[in-house]
Parts: sequence; C-alpha cells; structure tokens
Amino acid sequence: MAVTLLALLAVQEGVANAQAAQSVAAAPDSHALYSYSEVMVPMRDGVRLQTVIMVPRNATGALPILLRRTPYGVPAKPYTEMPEQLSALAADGYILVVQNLRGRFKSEGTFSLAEDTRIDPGKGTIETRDGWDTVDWLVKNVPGNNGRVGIYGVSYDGYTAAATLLGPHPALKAVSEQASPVDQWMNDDHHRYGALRLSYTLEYAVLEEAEKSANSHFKFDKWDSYDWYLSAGPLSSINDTYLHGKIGFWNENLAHPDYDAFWKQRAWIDAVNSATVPNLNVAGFWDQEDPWGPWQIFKRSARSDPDGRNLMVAGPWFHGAWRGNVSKLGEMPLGENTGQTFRREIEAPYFAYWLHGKGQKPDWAAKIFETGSNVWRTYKAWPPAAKATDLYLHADGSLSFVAPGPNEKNAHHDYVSDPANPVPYRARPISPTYPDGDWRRWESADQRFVDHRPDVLSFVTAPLASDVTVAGEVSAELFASTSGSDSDFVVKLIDVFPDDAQSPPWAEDVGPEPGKFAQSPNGYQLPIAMEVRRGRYLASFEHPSALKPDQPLKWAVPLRDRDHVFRAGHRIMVQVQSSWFPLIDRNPQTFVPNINTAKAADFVAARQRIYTTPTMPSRIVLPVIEPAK
Ligand code: PG9
Repeated sequence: MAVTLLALLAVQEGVANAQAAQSVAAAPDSHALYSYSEVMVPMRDGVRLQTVIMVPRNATGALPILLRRTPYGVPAKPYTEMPEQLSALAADGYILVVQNLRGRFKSEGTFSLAEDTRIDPGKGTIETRDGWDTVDWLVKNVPGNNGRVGIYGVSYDGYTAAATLLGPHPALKAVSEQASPVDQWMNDDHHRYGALRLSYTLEYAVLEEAEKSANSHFKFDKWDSYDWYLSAGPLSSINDTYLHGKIGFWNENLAHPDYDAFWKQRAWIDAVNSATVPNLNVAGFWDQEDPWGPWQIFKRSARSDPDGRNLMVAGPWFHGAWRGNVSKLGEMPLGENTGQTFRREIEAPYFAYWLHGKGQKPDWAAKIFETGSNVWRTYKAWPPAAKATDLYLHADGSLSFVAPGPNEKNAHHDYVSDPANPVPYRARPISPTYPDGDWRRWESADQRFVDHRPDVLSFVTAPLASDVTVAGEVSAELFASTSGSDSDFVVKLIDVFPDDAQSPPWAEDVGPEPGKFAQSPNGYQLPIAMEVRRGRYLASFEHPSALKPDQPLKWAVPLRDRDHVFRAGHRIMVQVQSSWFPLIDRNPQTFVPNINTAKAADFVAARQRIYTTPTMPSRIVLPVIEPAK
C-alpha cells in the first residue's frame, strides 16, 4: 500500500507515523481493547519475522485470526479506540495479527522488491511460503484461536494476501486482496505496457530499499518535482548524480527495459488459473497505483470457480480509499460514504461468513459502485452483457457515434510533441509522491489544466440527449503516426459536466462558497479512463522495434474495466497527447535499443498525427448497456 495510505493506517492505528510503527512493544494499557504481544515467528529457513498479535480483551470464546503482512511496519501498541477502517470487521471479533515481511524493520532476512514476487514454479513466491509458514505457526501457537485464518491487505499487503492463493495453508479460509499488483512490467505501479512510471518507480524504490528500518523519502532539491525530473535529464544520469547505484530495484528497472525473462518470472499472475481459497478482490477505478491487478486476479481465478469463491468489488476510489471515508469523486458528490458501505456491507459479512460461519454465502460475482448514477450494482457475472459501441474522433474536433464520412477522407490532426516541454500529468507544482502529497487524487483531477495546450488534442461530443451507461472493458483504437522513430500516445476518456451542474455563485441557494469557485462540478472534466502506449512495444513486448516515420499505424490502447454513466446533458471528451510527465518517462522519439540509456541528443521534437478518416477511424470502443425497454 502506498505510504499515503500507510500514513492513513498508521494514524488510524494510533501510531504517530510510519517510522514509529516498528518501535518496541507498548507498555500494557488498561484502556486497550486488545492484549498486545510481539513475537518473532520462525519461517522454514530459520528466518524470524516480527509479528504483532492482538487479542480482544472481551473475547469469550475461540476467535478466528485476521492476518495482514506488510513491508511498512507494525503497530507499536494495541488500540485504545477502534480505528474506523477496522471497526466493522472488529465488531465480529478477530485476533488481529500484523507481520513485517522478511528484511523489513525487525524481521530477519533480506528484502528485495525484485526478488519478492519471483515465482518458483509450482511453489508460488517467497510470500506464498512465508504466508503459509505464518498461518501454520499462528494456528498452532496463538491461544484461543478457532483454527480459521483470513488474510487481507491493500497494495503491497494486498500482494502478500494474494500470494497465498498460489499455495494456501488448509487453515486459510478467506482472502481479500485489495489493489494487489500482479505484473509490474505490464501495468500497475512501475510500468504501463512497458512505459516506465518514472516518478513512482524511483520514489517507491527509494522508499522501500534505502533503509531497512524506515520508509525513506527521496529528498528533492526543487519544489516542483516536474522541474526536478526534467532537469535530471536522461534516466542514466539519475544514478550518476543521485542514487549512485545503491537502490537495487531502480537498477533492475534500468537493466530490464523490455518484457524479458526477468519480468516474466515475476509476473506471478501467470500461476493463477482457478479459484482456490475464497477471495474478495477489491479495486479502485481511480487507483493511481494498482488499478489493474485485482481485475486480473478476478478474471484468471474465474477460469475455474465452480463454487463461486472468487468475488470482485470496485468503486470510485483512489488507492486504498475504501479503507477511509469517500463521499466525493473529484467535485462530484457520491451521495454516500462508499468506503464505509464497502466495509460494513461487503467486507465484514464476507469474512464473517467464511471465518465465523455467520450469515449467507455471497451469491454474486461482482458488486460495483456505478459512478454517474452513483448506485451500487450487484452482478451475477462480470462483465454484464453490453454492446460494443464505437465513439469516433472527427476532423472538426467533435466526437460522435457516427463514423467519419467521405468528406473526411484526408482528415487528420497534428501537433508537435517536444520532450523539452512534456505535458504534465497533473497541475504544477507537482509534489513528491511521498509523504502523503497530492498524489492520491490526481486521477480524478479536472483536466481543464491541459486542454488548451497545443500538444493536447481534445475531441468532444454534443451534450448527450440521454444517459450512456458503460460497463465492462473500454479500449481505444487510434490511427496515428509520428515523424520520429519512437513515440508515446496517451488517451484519456473524460466526462465533461455541464456548466450549470451546480448553481452559480450569484444564485442564492447552494453555489460554491466564496473563495472556492474552482471547487465546483461546473464544467469539470472528470477522467473516466486514461492509459499510455509506447510505440516501440506495439509489435512485440519482448523485442522493441522502430516506428517508420510518418507511417500511420493502429494503436490499441486498453482502458480497463469501468462502470460509469455519462449523464444526459454531460458531454464525452477524448484527449490525446504524447507525454505524461514525470508520471511516465519521456520517450526520446528517436528509436534507441535501450530507452534507459538514451543520450540527451536522442530526445527530439516530433510531429504527431491522429487520423480521423473513413479508413483510419480513430475511436473509443465502449461497452454500452442498452436501456431496459
Ligand atoms: N503501490 C505500492 C506497491 C505495491 C507493491 C509493489 C510496489 C508498490 C503500495 O502501495 O504498497
């Protein structure tokens, strides 16, 4: 889980900060709701892991164990008040166990981001084995447990939960992986189809690998990290000037630009082909870190799930937001606290059924908070039946469900993409990712901050006459060329709110408060889906190849699963651009064998062209749910 979320957990767990989380066991506290002990749990290779065990003081009988395994630190003392994010679960009664992964804080052994997800064929990853050994030890050694264990967690903790699916201990009865990454070259934290997520990868690798007993923050010497990354120049110079080769995971990323054996061995999702233990997958549609992994786990497990154990939950959330309070998306009110609904009405009953034998077995496949209409939908199968519907880009900058006509035979739009002036991915100044900056909400930020840049194309529909409901996988198909020999294209699908979504400030009722004019849904450009493709990997992820200058090619851009209603009166917008900085590293736009060793001279401006003709109809493909007749 990101340290943004980590901070949330730390605060909610009554820990002053993440660093403090690993410090010594707390003195007994008569107000504590739990007894507290810290033990070193032995793994099969003799390495011992720092583990905190908290047993409810009011327990009257045997209780199940709820385990979380993390690289970020364990609570330093028991709860005196129940953290909101755990209260619904805790009400059912659990022994809570939190463990530091090997090599983190007081846990013995070594921690390596790269090694931690490497699959040992037939055996899972190191976290599969450490998870198994921990469950085994807990059921045999923790007094008052009922022999049933559940594991849950967000992001990294979600990955350690998910890794147990590859070789579950018989006492492990329920898993809830939440925002687990599954293949760090293909998507999620570190890459998008091979395009390096520069700022996140660098800052996260420093966070986790700079020190054993701390979460470390990279110290930028410029206020706006956009400036810092731009002035750092080609990626190779970052080691020369700042990291000095000391951060293993950064080095591995530089050494493995392509989808080679290194990444394939770590794509642990490839070992998932069926549902094993019941698993509640949880994803945020606006998750700025791991939006893709949970859907992959759900879809792979669904290949064989005769007993309906594999469930999907998704909602209007940034990374891990479902553990907090979420009543708004961008400037759009959601009408309820969606995080609380998830925890009370989905997560707690799920664990209660599998660990306490209480309530009903879930009889659904997916529960999704559909945005736009702002209602929870229950699906017996995901995706629901939908009609693939093309939304076309046009010569005049419009977007419509009608394909380009003969008068658009030569239509195209051009812009110049200049690596010396890349398009920022959020409004500047861009804060560092950690600690707890503005990072977590950027995917729902109003896109008006870029829509008039000359290197950002915007296509927009007329106001919609009726609702357009989209549920399932969205994708884009661009026809595009570049005058360079390598290039990126970023596609954004946006819901444009009407200018009168909220009363204006001069109205007497509920317009924006003084000084908060911009914090209004009026005219808001809310991103619904965004993704990047890198030209060198269009033909092959393993073997990058140069693009032929000025030759149009079809660019398939997956835009993931969605469930959103574009309301009548709103407009749909598509933006296209060729940089997204410093989220994604700059493409030099000259093909080089290894993009991570490109020289300053390789970075050149290029003329980009998007075709909108009858034979090259750039478009978005929407899974549209037809209104009930
Ligand atoms: N997104 C973080 C992460 C998970 C797994 C690997 C690398 C990074 C996290 O929030 O834990």
